[in-house]
Amino acid sequence: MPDLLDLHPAPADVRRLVIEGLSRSPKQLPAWFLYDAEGSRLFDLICQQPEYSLTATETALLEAQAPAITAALGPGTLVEFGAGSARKVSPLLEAIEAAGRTPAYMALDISAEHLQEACGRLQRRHPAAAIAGICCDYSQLQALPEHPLLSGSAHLGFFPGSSLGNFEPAAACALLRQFRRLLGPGGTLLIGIDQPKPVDRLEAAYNDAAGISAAFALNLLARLNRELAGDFDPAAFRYRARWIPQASHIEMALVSEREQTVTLAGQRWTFAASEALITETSAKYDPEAFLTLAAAAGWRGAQRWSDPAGDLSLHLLVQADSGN
Ligand code: AVI
Repeated sequence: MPDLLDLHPAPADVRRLVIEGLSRSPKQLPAWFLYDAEGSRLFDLICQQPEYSLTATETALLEAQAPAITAALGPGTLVEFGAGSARKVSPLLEAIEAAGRTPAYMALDISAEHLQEACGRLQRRHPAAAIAGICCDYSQLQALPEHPLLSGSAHLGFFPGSSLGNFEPAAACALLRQFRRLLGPGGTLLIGIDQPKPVDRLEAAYNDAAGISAAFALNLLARLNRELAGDFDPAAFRYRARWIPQASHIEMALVSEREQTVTLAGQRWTFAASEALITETSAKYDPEAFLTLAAAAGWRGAQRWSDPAGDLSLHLLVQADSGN
């Protein structure tokens, strides 16, 4: 079995964050709160829906371009931030092996269970690769933990899935700066970024016909009820996903069907009829806008790979002051 280091942070102060989020106008909760065990299961299902093409497109792009990408990355340990089920790294490990090198891969994720399973599966598929996992909240780390796979000073970061889009612009910039710090001087970052596309396609991707996106958002109410003694009635809310052009993001929300009062975390919360509780936003960046954001965090675009339809890009970023 691969090495697993458990640095799981103390449970976040969920109660405080929820009270803060429900006190905002509009009401909005942190997106990570969607991912309890059931939420993670539903998100995996979203990735299989025909309308949500992001996962399939990015996987196909990684498969098609893996030799070029790994050649551009050069040697070093691949460090994946928020590895989840770590399915996207396989084409890169295969290409490294095909080039006659031994891959080294470190998965970072907040869920120890997910990591154990993902690293085990990956190790069986790539028996010669050096694979390890660290259970941690990478956004809070001061530095990468000590580990034999992380003994060099410059690492190859991997952040696929356009997960950066779930952070507001200022937080996204701060996260890119954090990656720069963690990857060390000379470190590089391969990041997947979903791009703007026709509104009907975008809205369908976040509101699939099978209703999985809606179930994913509504599951948040079940979690709130369970963890904070709430009495949300999920039937009194409907799911809405809409494109907000000024913000270049999809806004996902639960909209109150009527005026109602809910008890949660020992307080009473009033919802007006049609009032929204924003569960998540998902920003889309065209390459130029993304590179402007990356530049503000000290990164420079070195190379970019796109799918034939131009739906998303994999950007290889180098540190702006690295001279590469
Ligand atoms: C994880 N993240 C990149 C997804 C997205 O596309 O913003 C989360 C998601 N939520 C609903 N559908 C997908």
